[in-house]
Amino acid sequence: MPYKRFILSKPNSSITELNALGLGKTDFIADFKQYYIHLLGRDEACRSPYYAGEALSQAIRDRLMERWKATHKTYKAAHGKRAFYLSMEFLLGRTLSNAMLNLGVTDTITQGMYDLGVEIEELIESELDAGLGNGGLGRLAACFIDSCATLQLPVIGYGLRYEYGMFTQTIINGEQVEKPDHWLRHGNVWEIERLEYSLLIKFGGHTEIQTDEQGIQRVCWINTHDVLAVPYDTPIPGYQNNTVNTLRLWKAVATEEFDLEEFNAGDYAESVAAKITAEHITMVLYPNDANENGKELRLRQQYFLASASLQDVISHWVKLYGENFSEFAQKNVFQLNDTHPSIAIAELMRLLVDIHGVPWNDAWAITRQTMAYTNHTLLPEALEKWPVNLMQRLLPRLMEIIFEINARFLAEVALHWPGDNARLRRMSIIEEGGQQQVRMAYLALVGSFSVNGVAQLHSQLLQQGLFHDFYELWPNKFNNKTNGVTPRRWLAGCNPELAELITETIGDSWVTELSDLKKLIPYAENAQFKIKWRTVKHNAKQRLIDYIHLQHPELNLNVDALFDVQVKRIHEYKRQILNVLHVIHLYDRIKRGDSHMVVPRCVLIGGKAAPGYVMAKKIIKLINNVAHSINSDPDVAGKLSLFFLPDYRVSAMEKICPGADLSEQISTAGKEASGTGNMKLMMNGALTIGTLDGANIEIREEVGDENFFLFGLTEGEIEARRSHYDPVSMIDQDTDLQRVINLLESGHFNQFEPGIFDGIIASIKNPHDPWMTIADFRSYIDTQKRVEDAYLDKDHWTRMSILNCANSGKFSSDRTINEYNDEIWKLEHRSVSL
Ligand code: 26W
Repeated sequence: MPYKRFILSKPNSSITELNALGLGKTDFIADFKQYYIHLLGRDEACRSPYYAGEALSQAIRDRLMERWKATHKTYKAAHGKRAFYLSMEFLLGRTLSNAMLNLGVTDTITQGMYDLGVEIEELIESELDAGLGNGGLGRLAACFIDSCATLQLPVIGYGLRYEYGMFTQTIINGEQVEKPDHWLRHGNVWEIERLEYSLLIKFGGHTEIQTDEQGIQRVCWINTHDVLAVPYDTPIPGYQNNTVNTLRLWKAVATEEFDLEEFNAGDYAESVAAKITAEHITMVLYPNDANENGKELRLRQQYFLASASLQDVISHWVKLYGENFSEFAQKNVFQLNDTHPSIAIAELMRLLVDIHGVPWNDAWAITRQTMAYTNHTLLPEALEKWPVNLMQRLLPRLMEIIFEINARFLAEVALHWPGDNARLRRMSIIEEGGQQQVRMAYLALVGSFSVNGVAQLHSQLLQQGLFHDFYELWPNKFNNKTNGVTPRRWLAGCNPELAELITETIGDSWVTELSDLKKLIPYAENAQFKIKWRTVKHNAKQRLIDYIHLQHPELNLNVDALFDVQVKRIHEYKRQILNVLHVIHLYDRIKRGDSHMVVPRCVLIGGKAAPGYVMAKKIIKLINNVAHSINSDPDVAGKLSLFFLPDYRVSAMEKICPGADLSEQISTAGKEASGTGNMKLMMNGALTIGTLDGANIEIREEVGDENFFLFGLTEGEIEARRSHYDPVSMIDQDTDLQRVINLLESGHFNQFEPGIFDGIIASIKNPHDPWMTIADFRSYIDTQKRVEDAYLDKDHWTRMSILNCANSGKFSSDRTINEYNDEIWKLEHRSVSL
């Protein structure tokens, strides 16, 4: 013991004593200078915005720290129920400007920095994105934890601290080139390492039955290769409410014991290799957003997250309540973000039964009352399955537990449907066949008390299709939670000019009560207001042009053009190809001298392709080649342009959505679970052209059909059409489409690269094309024509734009989280005072 009593109540550092809670300008500036000069060792000569950004972030972090501790104390004193959001991805993006917004100090700090001769914008821009996610699912987790803090709910996010996040995308010769994203290279001021809460995670080894001192037999998992899980905590501030919740991300570190064992066995190289293997676990985010590829390392990541998080929660429990778990389910609930962390169901059983001696039936009751599962996709190729033999090797005890869960579950099924062996085979957690596989979605269904989809149509399709057998068995488990996005980042933060106009018109309650945006509805008829609205959009478009010019200085962009935006992961089901077919069609019309084409249009497409998804990469190449032809053709100059925005990410969307006029949500009906980009764009006053898919359906319901551009087959029509889908004859019968396909097939866009688009062309002409792009071409083109006509009437368009924003209230993640809480988590809101 180095000291007997450690007294921190009277700090004597000027920073902690005088300023730690001060949100005034002088306090901030004093701390900023302190960090800049003394911690970072810089002076006026240093012109890099990076260090100023670091110093400012430190000063802000101090303020969060006090509130963080207060929140912690509040939750602890309440002894209430808590929720844990388990997710392999948290796509946070940047933190600084969001922290300022939520602390309510944006103006103060902007002014303070300005006084020092520093542009706050430069500091904000110098921060790297935390890209710890692929897309929708990861960004949803980030929006959710923002809402939990704003709603003052005791929710902890658990995830992985990947050393390398989502790759950065560059475009070389029109093709995607991936570069590793070493986002931690300059450190991360927002995280706090908590070595003292490290935990051991087991892999490999085998199981054995041992008898303990009381003569009770227990399964022991022994001879394992252990890895340390070290937590890193990030503060998640609520909106101006003193609440700061925790996001706890685990890093894998080799254990010393493990090294020594190998070392003493005489094999130094082996021991170093083992260390590297251990630390590989959290090295990199898998960049697949729809295809599970069954990699062993991915399973290691999943178990590492599940085990570390559960051990963390249970050790906290044991500290408070000892080995009595009778009230565990009343006080804890876990939300599984897709099946990725669903091994947690078997792990909770292991911890309760093997480690804490809870009888199987009691443990199973606890598990089934604490686990809730969210599904994010209907695509069969995205459903995770792990080979039984891989699980037996890597996680032998967990595989035993899953077999046991399955045996008991199948007995339940047999009781419900006596003699229905086909059903037993269909519903088994273990898929039989060539090699046995664990169906992770079924494990999640069996082990949870709640199963939800992420938009009405999606939840309905889960019940009718993918999970129908389970729905018949347990109809009450199933529910819907339509996604939402946080209005702090996606309106107040990214579009301050629009936010200000809204606030000066209807007050600022919308920031935490987004349905208050409805108060804007009468202003859609107000000429003065419409002029202001148009000016704000115009300015945002100008800023978007400036942003695009950073990448493409050569481009000549017209701010009055219709800004037509499709940003999302590149996937066939999202049908970026359909968008390109439309662009080619417009190009063809202009080249033919079609005088009806009067609306200049600027089409922006952005998104990353999974590195192994060959077709998605071809689609990027196609977009770039078509863009090149069009943008260098003087005949179309000023009328039509097309750009691929490289390296689409959270901070890019913050610049894109304020400047968008038209939001492209054109997936094959029934395939996009929800979509969330659609919500961000709507909130910022873009109009949607979309299919009846995912949350588009609810967007249209909210805004009204007259303010939404609907096209395409419905989910039912798509399925009905499949058996006799004949794209080739549809091409023959549509001269516009014929011309588009001819241009493509003639090699017009790949004159020096013969044949490179053959695969794409063949895929859309294939009668078995699952995405049925050609089936929706005519309806899409006609609807785009309606868009043009509508855009010509500026006043009418502005009205629709206002109404889209005004009716976007439903799509706040605050509404979504309130629903999760009311129907699944049942937590009490707790206000924090300092
Ligand atoms: C195993 C590989 C893998 C990785 C990620 C399979 C599937 C995924 C995710 C489910 C992909 C994803 O992000 N899905 C999206 O989730 C969003 C949030 O609910 C929805 O809005 C999107 O429609 C859905 O595609």
